[in-house]
Amino acid sequence: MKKFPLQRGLKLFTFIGLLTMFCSCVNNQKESTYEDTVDIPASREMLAELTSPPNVPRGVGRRKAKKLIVNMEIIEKVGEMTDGVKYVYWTFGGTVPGSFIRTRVGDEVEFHLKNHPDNKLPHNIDLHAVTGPGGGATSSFVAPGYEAKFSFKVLNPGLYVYHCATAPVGMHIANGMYGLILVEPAGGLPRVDKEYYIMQGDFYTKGDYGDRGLQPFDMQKAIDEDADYVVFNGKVGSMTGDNALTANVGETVRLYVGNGGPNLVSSFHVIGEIFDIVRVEGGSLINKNVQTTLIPAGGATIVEFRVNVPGTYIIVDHSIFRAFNKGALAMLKVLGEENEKIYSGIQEEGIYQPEGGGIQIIPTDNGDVVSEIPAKSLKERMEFGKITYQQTCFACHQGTGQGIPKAFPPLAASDYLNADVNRAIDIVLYGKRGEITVNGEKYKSVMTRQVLTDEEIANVLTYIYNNWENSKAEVTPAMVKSRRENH
Ligand code: HEC
Ligand SMILES: [Cu+2]
Repeated sequence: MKKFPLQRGLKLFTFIGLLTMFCSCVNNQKESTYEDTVDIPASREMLAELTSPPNVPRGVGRRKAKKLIVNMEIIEKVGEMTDGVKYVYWTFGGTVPGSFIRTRVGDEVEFHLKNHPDNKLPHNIDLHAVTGPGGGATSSFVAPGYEAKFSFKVLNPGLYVYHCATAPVGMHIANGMYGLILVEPAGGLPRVDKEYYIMQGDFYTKGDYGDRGLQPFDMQKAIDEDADYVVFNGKVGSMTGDNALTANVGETVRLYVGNGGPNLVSSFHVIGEIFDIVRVEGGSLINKNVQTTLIPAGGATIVEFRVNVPGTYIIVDHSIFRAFNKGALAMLKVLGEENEKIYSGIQEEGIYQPEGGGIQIIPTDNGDVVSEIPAKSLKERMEFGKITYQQTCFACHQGTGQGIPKAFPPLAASDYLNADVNRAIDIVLYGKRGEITVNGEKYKSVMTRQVLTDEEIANVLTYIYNNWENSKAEVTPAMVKSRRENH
């Protein structure tokens, strides 16, 4: 057996001793020495960095607990829910969800809540990261033109929702008054390559999905939990097309995901990814290899995954009609080299085909056509066509024909549509698959055959051609009939 050289052992021992002393001088706040996070001293003052979604502030890293000044301004303003649909949002910091706040345990937050003088209503804030009655709500009630100030110490690590709690609470939340506050543990969360901020919310409007103009809040629909819009980050398409989230192959992605509600629970899912890690409900429990994770209203989650294969990943609430008919759809665009070991298939960008890629028939409930009343004028054709459009086409091509980038081509001002009326009739009659180019964008996807009568097809196409800057062509039942006979 080899003897340990005493001389060297002593030297090493002294060195380690000195090092420890030195370190504890520099970092006099050795986290492990505090039994309770309440005892962590908050040294120095610091202005909190706040960010708009989908961005998050820089991580806390190794910084010590501080007195953290948060300046948050409430702004009531008109925004766009989707093309042509306006909505009056009530916001924390000018965005829905509100500004992201990033803290660490032991921070002493000094919260300044300002209610912009142009606003019409009083508001306040309830932060789920606060320990104390009302989560700050009772101390932060503030009228337009005033500022409320209160302080709290962050004790528990995790991802927390904040929201307005002024009566009627449901209405303030339904109008967009929610956001996330992250409390990192001492030393911060492990490093990842990309971090993003997503928050789901359900909206209730007087008109139906896609009805144009300024849409007021509908209290009865909210009470009935009958949402017109279910969206990520306050509007349809907030993170699709050019606004898609991005990452590169090989990178690790962390999503901070909240659910403002007010009513619906989210079945959060990224199509084509598996969450390597889920920090369940935003707390300290770690689950691994998860497909879909639940986010309660007024709750949050942190999901992490490595992106291995390039392509467009669709982020959805897997209560799937919300994704394709109410707006709960976002995109993560991953760039980089293919990896055929992991995924070798033909890539069909952006479309979700749960039943496979074949052309399927959508059943109709009005199977018999005996009772059909033919349109007597162009005006009537347009009216009937609008109804068919809203029952059949709008789910994919959207309320005002704008489509969904990479998934469903636009029918509004579509060069493809306007170039050939017979081709358009055939598409509705027989469906369409394979690559097409519409207004310079490529779509390589499948439209199912629509089971409609000649009359209905004539009406719906006439409605489309005479709207949204299209060519104003009129399609008659006779034209549709001749295409059927042609086939
Ligand atoms: C289930 C989703 C879905 C529905 C419902 C649907 N479409 Fe489509 N539509 C598509 C897709 C996807 C394409 C592109 C197909 C491709 O890539 O080959 C398309 C393409 C088209 C095109 C040609 C491209 C363009 O933008 O001009 C027309 C015209 C069209 N659809 C009309 C209609 C009409 C009219 C209805 C309703 C009667 C309808 N679609 C219903 C998904 C749908
Ligand atoms: Cu409010």
